[in-house]
Amino acid sequence: MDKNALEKAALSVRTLAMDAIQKANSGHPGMVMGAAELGAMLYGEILRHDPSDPKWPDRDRFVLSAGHASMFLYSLLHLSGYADMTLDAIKSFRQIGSPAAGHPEYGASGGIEMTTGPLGQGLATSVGLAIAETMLAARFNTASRKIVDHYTYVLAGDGCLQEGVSGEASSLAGHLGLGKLIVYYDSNRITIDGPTALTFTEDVAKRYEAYGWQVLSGSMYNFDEIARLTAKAKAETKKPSLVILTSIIGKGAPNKQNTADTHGAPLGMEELAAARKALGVPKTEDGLDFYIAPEAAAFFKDKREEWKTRRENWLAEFEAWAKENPDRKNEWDAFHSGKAAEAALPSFAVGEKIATRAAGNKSLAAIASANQNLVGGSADLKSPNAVGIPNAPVYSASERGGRYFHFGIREFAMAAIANGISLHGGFRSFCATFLVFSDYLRPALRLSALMKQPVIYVLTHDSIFVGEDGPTHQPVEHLASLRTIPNLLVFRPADAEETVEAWAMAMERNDGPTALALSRQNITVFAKDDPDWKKSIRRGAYVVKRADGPADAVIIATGSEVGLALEAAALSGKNVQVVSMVSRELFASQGNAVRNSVIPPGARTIVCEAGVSQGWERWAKPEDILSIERFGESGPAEKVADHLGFTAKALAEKIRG
Ligand SMILES: Cc1ncc(C[n+]2csc(CCOP(=O)(O)OP(=O)(O)O)c2C)c(N)n1
Ligand SMILES: [Mg+2]
Repeated sequence: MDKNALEKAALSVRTLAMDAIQKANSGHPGMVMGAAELGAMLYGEILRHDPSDPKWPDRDRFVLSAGHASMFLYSLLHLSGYADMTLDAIKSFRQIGSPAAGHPEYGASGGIEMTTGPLGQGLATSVGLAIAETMLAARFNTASRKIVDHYTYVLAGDGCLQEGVSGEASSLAGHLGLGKLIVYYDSNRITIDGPTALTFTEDVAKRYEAYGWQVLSGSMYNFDEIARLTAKAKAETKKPSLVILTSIIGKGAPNKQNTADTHGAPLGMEELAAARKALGVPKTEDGLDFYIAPEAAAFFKDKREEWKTRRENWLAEFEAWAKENPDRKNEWDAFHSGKAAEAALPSFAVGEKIATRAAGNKSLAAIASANQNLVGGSADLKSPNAVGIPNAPVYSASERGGRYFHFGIREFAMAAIANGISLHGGFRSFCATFLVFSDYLRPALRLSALMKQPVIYVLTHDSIFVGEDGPTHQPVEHLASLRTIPNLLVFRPADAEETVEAWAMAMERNDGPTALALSRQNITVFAKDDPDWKKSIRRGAYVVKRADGPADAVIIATGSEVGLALEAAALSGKNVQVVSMVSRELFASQGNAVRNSVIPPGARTIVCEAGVSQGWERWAKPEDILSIERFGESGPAEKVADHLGFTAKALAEKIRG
């Protein structure tokens, strides 16, 4: 360990951060300066990575859970030699187009393993990264060759450990015995509002011990100690480790350090000059020269050869493994192809009565059988969500070959973990809960969409037709609210046949998440007038029942309401066209020709969906929307629908006008 070089590396992290934040006139120097020593250790000594191949599958993963400290990551990526993170990129920190965005953005530069900024989620998602490593190792390592063998490192701050999601995920990580997950806690005891004494006085160490973690403590400013604690963390193979490093926020800024002032604002030119003096930085005229100590630059330059050699050694091992295990190599390629294999999908007969959640289960079974890398589970609703996979072993501390997950009642962590599994590479992930509880996982779903991860969300019990469980369990605003998330596709299939296609479409996606809203209640499989409906449905909507000549009305319905619309059409005695709009956002993105082929221009349109009307105003006049603008009621489903005036009869009356 070259302590002098590491010190200079830490110094360079501080100077780059101070200057970039000052230049942008925006950013968070406190944690970057306070944890610079860990940064030097991580990138100089601890991480097994290779900037020349940031996607190397067996690299260690590092997640900056405290995303506001983005300059921590950027300065170290730059020093390490990640090609995207040039000095110019750092000089345009927080400017449009720079990979050095305000908070780390997945895909903006090699070495950014995920998007962070929403506190707590980085840590929670890292649990998914660590899980994926164990799953991949169990499937592909052989007795003689370990081609998957890496660690997941995290840097979290006070904020990450206050957020509930990190607790959910850490509880599960402890239960699952994820020995290769190592979380450094930058314990500076300061957040935006001031000292943590204001709000956060629990014993974090004891809490993590209770979760089943190994807890270690030391100083941020002792390289030997960080090395020793990291070795100890690695030596504990049965428990994740929390390494609590006591630190000083803003360390190096002589007048501001150890105060919340350094958390989220530039130091200011005066303090910056004082810091440079205190740190022994050579003076420059304007004080913003993005100083990098020559010793640090030389140190990382030398490292590059070492890193490259390590990766090449791995590659040789991988090639030998591939030669010895051609079948597994084929499977490895399939796992990493990013493409879903075609499945022998189930079929259903017109007239069959089956809940779309049950049809979803049959689809999942077929797809999972063809795609062995599809893994997932539910937040304690395996049977209600109908997401069991036949013959799938349950993933656990003793069964890393498992693929079904009991996430426990931890929706938010579940979705964050599903993101982590997806981000890791090698796997497709799904997760499940009631649609009404999608609110509990929404922040992770938002990150799936932002990070373009094709996670599949199975959200059952999709309307007031849940019945007896009442308004707490009857979603009314959830479809509308999910549809507002960019790059999320919401599918609400109308019968078993549509459900199969919805699952298939979700698997075809590779650049964003899909939500499948599925019914609890049975739905009758209906005949479809469009002979090409399996193709048309891929545009988001198709004609279920075609009007004879010009229609008196076109009903646009989703999910179980398509059946209701067919019934109402018959009751009304009018010439009605019924459209199933399985995904409004997908249909809205089609060109005019496609849209006009489904909804003839000028036709009177009526919308029917068992939820709030918000967003449907574009498709019909307010008086032509049959919706539910209030919370539901506890009672048998049909009675609730009657009570709310949400019936075929009511819709038929609307059609008659
Ligand atoms: C979910 C979420 N809530 C609030 C914020 C706003 N925020 C950013 S940093 C921060 C304080 C974090 O404190 P800490 O983790 O101790 O970081 P430090 O001040 O030590 O840099 C807050 C509240 C956020 N980024 N994410
Ligand atoms: Mg703090």
